[in-house]
This record gives sequence, structure tokens and C-alpha cells, in this order.
Amino acid sequence: MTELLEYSATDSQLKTIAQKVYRQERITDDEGIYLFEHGELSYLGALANSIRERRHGNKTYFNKNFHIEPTNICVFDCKFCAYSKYLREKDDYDAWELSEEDIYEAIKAYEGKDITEVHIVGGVHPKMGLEYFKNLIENIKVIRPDLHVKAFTAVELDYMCRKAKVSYEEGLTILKDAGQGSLPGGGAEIFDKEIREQISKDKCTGEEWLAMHEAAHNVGMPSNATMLYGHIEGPEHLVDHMSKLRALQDKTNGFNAFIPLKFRNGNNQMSHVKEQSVIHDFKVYAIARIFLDNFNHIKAYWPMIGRKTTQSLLAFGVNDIDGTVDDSTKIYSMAGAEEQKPVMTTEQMVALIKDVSRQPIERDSVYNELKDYSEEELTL
Ligand code: V47
Ligand code: SF4
Repeated sequence: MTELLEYSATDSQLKTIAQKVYRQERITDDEGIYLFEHGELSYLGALANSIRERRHGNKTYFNKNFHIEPTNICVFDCKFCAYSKYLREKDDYDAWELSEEDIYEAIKAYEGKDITEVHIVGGVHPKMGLEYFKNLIENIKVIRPDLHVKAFTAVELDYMCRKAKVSYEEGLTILKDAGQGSLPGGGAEIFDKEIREQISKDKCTGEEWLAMHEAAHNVGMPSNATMLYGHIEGPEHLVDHMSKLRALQDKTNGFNAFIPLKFRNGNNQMSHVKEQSVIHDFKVYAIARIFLDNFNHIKAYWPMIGRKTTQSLLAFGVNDIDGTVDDSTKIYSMAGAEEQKPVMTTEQMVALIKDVSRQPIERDSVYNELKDYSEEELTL
């Protein structure tokens, strides 16, 4: 601590921020922006890691999950999305649409395997509505009652509720009663109106995204929050985004994890926008850890950011690396994510965490600890 304060002593604002962090006081939006503009990587890493270790020690969480993407057909046209081409290239586009049976088969394929969660997200298909998804979840729970269903971004849910002419709370209650356990964090992108207008102007607004998550928390479903960074936004937009999430978390305490998502420029309408450096990635994660004092978990989604960077991020505030994933996860692979067919075995996840001297803990979807793998001898 002393070292860090001495290091930052030449800059009184960085010194003040470090003192606040050590006293467990909240930093302001202006201080968040200051960190983006003036915080050196070593300083940010030391602060973020001190928070991570204060909260979780060496513990690093993962779960055993798999993904299902029912379709890549989407009525929206987000400029960063490799799916959205469907609207413009209908006749010459590799569209897929899983049937209900395909989805049940995918669930049955995990019979006897100790998977705890299915993550279901996809494009916003005009024909798949609230009733369809209610039945789908009910049937999934019949096949596999113990499986936690984490499903649908606020964007998909907003569309479903509008079409069914129900309020967010009504729609979410229907899905919860069908067996849905929580919401993933997608669709948040950047809340700022002007940036959102340029990158994803036709889907739900930032306010609607926040209202959907507030409604979910009110009906008893926890959720995650994401932030799409590294495109046309500036530090003020990132801080504004996190500030809004922090305010909602103060109100509901319903968020489990915050997941920064690095913009990838493959195969989309923003391919001309250069991707940011790994140094920027480290800064974003570290500042998120410092700024979001009421979020318990900062997650690195390894298929997107890559295994090596995920390992390094465990020293920059990250304490969760999502799960085994097992997926086609085309939304990212099409956009140039690190992993084209992401799947990690439990052994590989444990090794990834142990290799950087952290403690691998399997968790369930709401962060109950299921198993400590530190002493396990696993062969790769
Ligand atoms: O909202 C789409 C992102 C998100 C690109 O909650 C892109 O546990 C970068 O939110 N470059 C959906 N990102 C996925 C998501 C998610 C993923 C893993 C775990 C969880 C969780 C949530 O994917 C979208 C958008 O921000 N995305 N295209 C792209 N070119
Ligand atoms: Fe559709 Fe989601 Fe892609 Fe936007 S990011 S075009 S809402 S699939």
C-alpha cells in the first residue's frame, strides 16, 4: 500500500484515488475518467488486484455450462454484429434456425454429464415470441430439471414483451414460472445515446435495458451486465455506462457479474474500426474492478478475449472466467473472436487457473461454491 501511494505521489489525483480504494470508498465518475486518461497500467493493476484479493483472495470461479443459440436471424441491425448481415443479404446468407427438437436434442446430449447451466441467447427472430420461449424453457426443465437456464438478453426480452403486449415484469414472471433462472448481460453495449445511435440504433435503448434488468431483479431473477468497449466510444462513455450500472446495483443488488466485452471487427459493418490493444483491455478490466465497488464479480469471457489474456486478467481485477461453454458461439467467432469453436474441459479450466497460481473454484450460476479444485490432480 505504502509503495503504491508513494509511486502515485507525484500525481495528487492518483494518490487520492489510491487512498480511497484502500479505505474502501467509492470513486467518482470524474475520477473514473481520470483513471482512463492518466492511470498507468502498473498502478491500475495494483489497485484492481488489491480489490480482487480483498474480496476473493486467490479464488477464481468457473462453471460447467454450455450454450445454445436458437437462431442467427435477427430483426435488428447492430453495426458491430456479424449476424445483422441477414437483413441485407437474405438470399446469400448462412442463416440457421434450430427447431424445438434440435434444442431438446442438444439438452439431452448432456445427459449424465455434470453440467449445471445452459446459456441461451441468439438473434431476435420475428417468429419466436414469449409463448414459444415459455414452452421451450418448460420442456427443457422437464428433460433436465436441475439445469439452471440463463437466457435471453434484455434486447430479446424487450422484443418478446412488446409483441406479447405485456409489461417487463409480467413477461419475466411468465419466464421465471416456466423455469428460467437468470438473465445474461448482453445487449447493454454502451448506454450513451449518441454512441448507441451509431452502433445499434434500432434495438432497445440504454434506459430500456436498465429497466428490464431492474424488473428482473424485482421479480427475483439475478442478471449480469456487459459493456462493449474498444470501438468509437471514449472514456466518458465507459464511465457513464458503469455509473448507471452502479446506481442500479445500489438499488436492487441483483447483478452477479460485470463482463467487459472487447469489440472485434471481423465480418461486420464496423470492420474499418481498428481493434484496441491488449493494454487497453487490461485498463478497462482494472478500472471496472476499481469503479464498480458494489459488483462482487468481474468476469472475463475467455472465448472472446482468448485464454492467455484471460489468465493475465486474473491479475487485473478478474475473478471469474465463465465456463466450459461448449458451443458454436457464432456471434463471436463470426466477428473474429479468439476461439472459433470454444470449448474447455474442466481439466483445462483448472489448469488455466492454476498455471497463474490462483485457486480454481467451480460455482453454480448464482455463485454458490460447488467444488474447490486446488488439490485435485487432473490430467489434461
Ligand atoms: O450484446 C456482438 C456482443 C453480446 C460483437 O452474461 C460483440 O454471462 C464484440 O452478452 N465484438 C452478447 N462483442 C453476449 C453476452 C454474453 C457473453 C458471455 C457471457 C454472458 C453472461 C453474456 O455480444 C452482445 C454484444 O455486446 N457482441 N458482436 C463483436 N463484434
Ligand atoms: Fe441482433 Fe443482437 Fe446482433 Fe444486435 S447484437 S444484430 S440484437 S443478434
